[in-house]
Amino acid sequence: MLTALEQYDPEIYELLRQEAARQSGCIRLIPSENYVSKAVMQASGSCLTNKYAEGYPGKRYYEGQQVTDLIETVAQQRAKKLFKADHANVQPYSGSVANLAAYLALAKPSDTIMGLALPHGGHLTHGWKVSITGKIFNSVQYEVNPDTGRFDYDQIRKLAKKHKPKIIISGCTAYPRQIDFRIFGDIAKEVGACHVSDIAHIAGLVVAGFHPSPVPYADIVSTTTHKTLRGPRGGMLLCKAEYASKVDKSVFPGLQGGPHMHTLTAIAVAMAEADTPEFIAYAKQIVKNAKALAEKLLEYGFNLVSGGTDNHLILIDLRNKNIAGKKFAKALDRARIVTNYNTVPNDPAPPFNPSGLRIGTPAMTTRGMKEEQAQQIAALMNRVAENIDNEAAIEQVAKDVLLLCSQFPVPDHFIIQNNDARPALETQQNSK
Ligand code: DSN
Repeated sequence: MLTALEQYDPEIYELLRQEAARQSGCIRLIPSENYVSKAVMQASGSCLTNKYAEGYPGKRYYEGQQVTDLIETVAQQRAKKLFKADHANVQPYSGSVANLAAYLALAKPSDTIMGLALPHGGHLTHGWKVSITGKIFNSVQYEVNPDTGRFDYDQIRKLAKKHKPKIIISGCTAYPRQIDFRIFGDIAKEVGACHVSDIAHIAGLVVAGFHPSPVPYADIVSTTTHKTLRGPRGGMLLCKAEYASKVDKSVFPGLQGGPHMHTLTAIAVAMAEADTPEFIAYAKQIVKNAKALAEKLLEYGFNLVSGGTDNHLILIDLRNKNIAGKKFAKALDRARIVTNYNTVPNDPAPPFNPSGLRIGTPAMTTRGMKEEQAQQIAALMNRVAENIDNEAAIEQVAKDVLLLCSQFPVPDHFIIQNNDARPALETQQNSK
């Protein structure tokens, strides 16, 4: 039987089928990507896509909110329980908007904010110059220690004392080590700043107890809802009770219009999933896999920023291998291993062709892969590095990756695209 999409729009249907096949037939190591459950996907593609709900439960600007009010209240309650926070706003469209909303709840344009520089593992929205956060605020950026690849909290304190920012931002997108949120909170207090913590990458590890939580030490915590948390693409803010009203006003009407209720509903489902023993086991395995992958990469002579990992991600400095990050990422992609090229701290190369590669284990762990497969993946990556200009060798790696993928199909309760996931993989295997 043809699906509605297949019948109505065969062109897009076919492209989605191809994407499903791609996600099924490769090892996805981009640390911010994952596979969501069928339940999350179903909520995301539900009738809530049809509903406007500007405002908050009990105080909306449109009628017909009998169900949306209940759903948003459930989502808020689940977020508060999961993150042990006083207040949750589940409406931000993404992490970028969530961050801007957090800053505007606590500071005015032209105030000073202080975050980690993008090339050192921060995020665009932590005050990097090309982002609106680097334009409307007076942005001061801290860096990691060039020798250790880790935070030098004394240096961060010194910089904070010098610039007296209104907001200090903790949190990263390419920092493989644990973050001491307590110290960030202390520094903020010492200089009279607010502390905003962006845990977009590690939220799943935080709720499962494999990374300390910033909630006790930050005024506002911002996160995305996908990545390690394994929900739909969205954002969320958590805060102390005293900031609840400012945060809510900052999101709506400050920055956004109607919340995406279908996404918000899927976030609620993802948080129920994250509040289970299965999710805790999953998060534990993410870290074990990252450590196993890192150890094997070190054995193959790869230099890792900070020497390893404590979380879900690894940052490889490729300079000793004489391979540019982009060239390696593209060769790996041809070998069905999907990564992203990335700057390394104090990178002499430009951001569009940097010296590093960023990888992570959330998606491979969802497929059920464990330490043994993490080590195999390191070996496959090493084969690509050693044969960087040898297309036949890279093609052979691609075949081996496909075999590994067929041994670890995305589990039944996860989904790539309707019922196409496994047929897609089979189709690819047959065509090889
Ligand atoms: N783009 C995300 C990442 O990949 O880390 C951060 O927003």
